[in-house]
Amino acid sequence: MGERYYQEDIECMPREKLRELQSEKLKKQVQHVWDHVPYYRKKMEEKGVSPADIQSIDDLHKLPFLSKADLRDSYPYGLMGVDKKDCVRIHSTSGTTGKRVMAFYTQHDVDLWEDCCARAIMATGATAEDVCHVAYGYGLFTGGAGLHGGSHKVGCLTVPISSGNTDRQIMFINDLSATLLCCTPSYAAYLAERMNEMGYGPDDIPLKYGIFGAEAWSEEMRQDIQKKMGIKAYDIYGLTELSGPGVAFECSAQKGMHINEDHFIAEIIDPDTGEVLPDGSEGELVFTSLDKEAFPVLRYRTRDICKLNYEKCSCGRTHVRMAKPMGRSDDMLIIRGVNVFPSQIETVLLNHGYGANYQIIVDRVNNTDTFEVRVEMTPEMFTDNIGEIEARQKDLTDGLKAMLGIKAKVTLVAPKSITRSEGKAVRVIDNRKI
Ligand code: DLL
Repeated sequence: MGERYYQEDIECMPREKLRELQSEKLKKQVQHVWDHVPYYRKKMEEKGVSPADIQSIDDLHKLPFLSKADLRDSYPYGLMGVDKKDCVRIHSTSGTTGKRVMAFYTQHDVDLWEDCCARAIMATGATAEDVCHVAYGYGLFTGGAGLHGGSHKVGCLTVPISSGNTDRQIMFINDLSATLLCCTPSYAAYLAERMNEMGYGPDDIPLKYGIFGAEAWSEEMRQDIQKKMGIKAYDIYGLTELSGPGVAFECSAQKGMHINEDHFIAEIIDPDTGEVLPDGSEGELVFTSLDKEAFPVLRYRTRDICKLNYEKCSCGRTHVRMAKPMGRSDDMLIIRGVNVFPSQIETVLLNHGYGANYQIIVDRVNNTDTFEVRVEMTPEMFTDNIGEIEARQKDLTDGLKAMLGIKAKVTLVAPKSITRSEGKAVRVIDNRKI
């Protein structure tokens, strides 16, 4: 099968033409924001920049950053770029701390967002023949609505099941012969586990492909899900502030996610100094939206840490690829002074034959950080032989030390003792009161 595209002329556009398109759109977007978003205009004035200074994407660095704190300051309507009566939709982040981020959409914004999701769906090879099971949450979260809209654009038969009620999900997948599954990777892992328990092997499951995102997941977890369900699993990235899922998506190469650069310009900056870093460097991802009307964001700091890859891709798409984000800079734990990303821990666990059911518990006792990793034994490893458990724990402690440079207390727990997630998994419990 050849590569499938939803909008081939744009997805495979020569880079020079793409830059011209981005420059044209950027000029218009900056003018739109200057005219309609007083909050950001003030930031531009403070920096001494006006729309006349932005003639191409080479001038992007002159614009001020927009941060999560700015979104909080202008909550809820302060960054709106159109009249409220022209908006048709609102979505919000799943954030549990502070004020939630709210994003607004005109019908045009919804349309372009759904196009981005349709690109992600067709990149898996799916077509109008497919049955698309959308088990991302519906409602304020963008996952359900985004993939749902994209699935309609492709013409799939869409099953808007949302998350939860796992056994019913499995019944629908089987009864309707669903071929494309959309949900978070942690929920996909749970569905796979439950299907295997119910006696369905990879050949009995009708699914062919999955689109999993909204949280960090490791390559090892991808392999595990692919094997258990007999599918090809694709990563998808996005955030509410930019629309939702579909800002970037994986193609058949499964080596990084193509950013929809006709709608979003990506930069990588040093999170401490704000300096733009050279191609290929790791740093904080910053996005500028080029087409959004209701909630236009210029140089928005995502706090996601990753790298961009400008090399040619075998799929024919020309848009830059982003690596899997390591996690958010605010997910990063600093334990005894060492930076630790949960995704690094997950890699060690999966490489040692464990599943992705784990918890990281951090506390501070006598002014020293304690660091515990609790992980489930698989049913095959399960034993009450203390010597065997201790040997396994030591083995994992050594593996984690080699990856992170610090010692963790590893506790092996019984299969199924850690609560499964139906949306984004919560794996870190940080009890430190600092
Ligand atoms: O999670 C949008 C989404 C829905 C993406 C469904 C993909 C699929 P928020 O709730 O605003 O939006 O959270 C955005 O989630 O800044 C990243 O930190 C993280 N994230 C999203 N996709 C990925 C991914 C949705 N593929 C935040 N890998 C982002 C790693 C991801 N992290």
